[in-house]
Amino acid sequence: MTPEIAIMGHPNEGKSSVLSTLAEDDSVRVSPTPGETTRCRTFPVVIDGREVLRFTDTPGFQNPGRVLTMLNRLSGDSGDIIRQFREQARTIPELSDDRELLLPVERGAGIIYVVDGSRPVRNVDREEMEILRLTGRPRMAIINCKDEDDAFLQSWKDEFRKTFNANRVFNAHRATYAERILLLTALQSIDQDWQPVIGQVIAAFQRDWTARNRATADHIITMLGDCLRHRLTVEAGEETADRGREEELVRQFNRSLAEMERRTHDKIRGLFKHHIFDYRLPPRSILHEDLFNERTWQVLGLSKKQLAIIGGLSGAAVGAGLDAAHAGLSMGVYAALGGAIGALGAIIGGETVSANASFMGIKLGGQQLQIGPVNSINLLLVLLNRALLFYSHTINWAHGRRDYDKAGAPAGPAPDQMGFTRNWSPARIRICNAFFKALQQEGGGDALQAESDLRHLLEEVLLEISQQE
Ligand SMILES: Nc1nc2c(ncn2[C@@H]2O[C@H](COP(=O)(O)OP(=O)(O)OP(=O)(O)O)[C@@H](O)[C@H]2O)c(=O)[nH]1
Ligand SMILES: [Mg+2]
Repeated sequence: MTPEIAIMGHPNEGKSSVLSTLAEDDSVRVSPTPGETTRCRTFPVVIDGREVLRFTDTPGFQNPGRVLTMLNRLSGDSGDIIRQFREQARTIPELSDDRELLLPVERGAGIIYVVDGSRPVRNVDREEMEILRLTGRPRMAIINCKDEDDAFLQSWKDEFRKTFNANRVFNAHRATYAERILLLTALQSIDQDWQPVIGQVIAAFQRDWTARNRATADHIITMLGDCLRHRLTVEAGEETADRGREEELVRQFNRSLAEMERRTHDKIRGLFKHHIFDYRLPPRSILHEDLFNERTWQVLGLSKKQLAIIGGLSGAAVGAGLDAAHAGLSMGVYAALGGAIGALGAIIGGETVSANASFMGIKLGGQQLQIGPVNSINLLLVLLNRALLFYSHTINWAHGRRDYDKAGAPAGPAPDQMGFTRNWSPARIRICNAFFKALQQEGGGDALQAESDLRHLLEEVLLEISQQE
């Protein structure tokens, strides 16, 4: 039978938020108004088409004192007194929430009790805990500090020791993948019968996460290939001398790349089950900058030292465009437009085309104009870093979190002002470079090897990011 865990507690303490984060379900109703949840709702955790675990969201206790008095008058085993209570409360309207919230317990669910640890323990809390003790079900307490304040943490823990098999601090708004796994691991210990099945759930969670990382790596590699091979070739007609038109084409080219990037980010976001809410990136994230702007390229491209490593490898092929883009040199209107026209390898204007050997032999008749493919490894690094930053923000945005306005710290250093690749070893940079070279040679050389090396590198990096606190 699929194990069921009921999330219980006082109104407005963050039960639904904890559930939303644990089950990775952003459709759970969360609201600042106490009493938001009035009916039990079950959220299955489905992995590989199989329901491995279900969480049930419950309303908050309304009259714990009265419920406790009634329970104390009943006799029988713990399972039966809950059934009897629910029977007796059927005709008492003010007990409807309390009756409803004990439904999963009557079915045999285990219990996660959620409290807001940023306030002191009160008598009603003790009554609720006593009710849960009387149910005799395996139970664990979760301290979800809604404020940063942890002054009351210890008194909560002391209290919990009396009534719960385990307790954990778990922040519904900030819990990461690693913390979700830790919480499940702790859940294993509260009931011996659960150990094997929760163990399977944890293994399934981990396999699922690995599969998502693999899919993320695939999406990133596809995007890099598409963007770095992209070219725009147009019939230029008579008016090619018109600079405005050239600029428009560069913009169009940049827009296509930005669009490919956006679609890739959307796919990553979908893999991590952020469907409904448009969660925010931290306010000062470098991701708010355009893909093609000087700052993005400076911050997320290769460092000078890394440049030297690659330069030594591939010599002149790195291209003047790279140096120019890297140094952030102003390149007039193109720099303003797109960061690096040199890096775009643009060939502009009918007359110049015929003189340019790198026109790839495409003959469209009349005057032609081709922009791309980009011949700078920095585009690869910039796209890669942005995808990794996006991934990192996505996996760390807990599903229970809905307070966009408070997203990110208002002060202090911006969270992601540097790309991941800045700290990478020369070996990793060489893997990127080999993939870049293979793209430039249109699949020549060891293209398959280069792609497989990059895939392994990305899977390793994604796992590193998931395990960060
Ligand atoms: N800052 C912060 N706010 C939180 C946290 N957890 C919950 N909240 C907020 O607290 C309010 C109540 O959260 P819910 O998850 O709806 O609480 P609940 O216990 O399900 O409430 P009821 O269904 O009304 O009993 C919401 O506005 C949440 O966004 C947290 O960890 N940090
Ligand atoms: Mg709720």
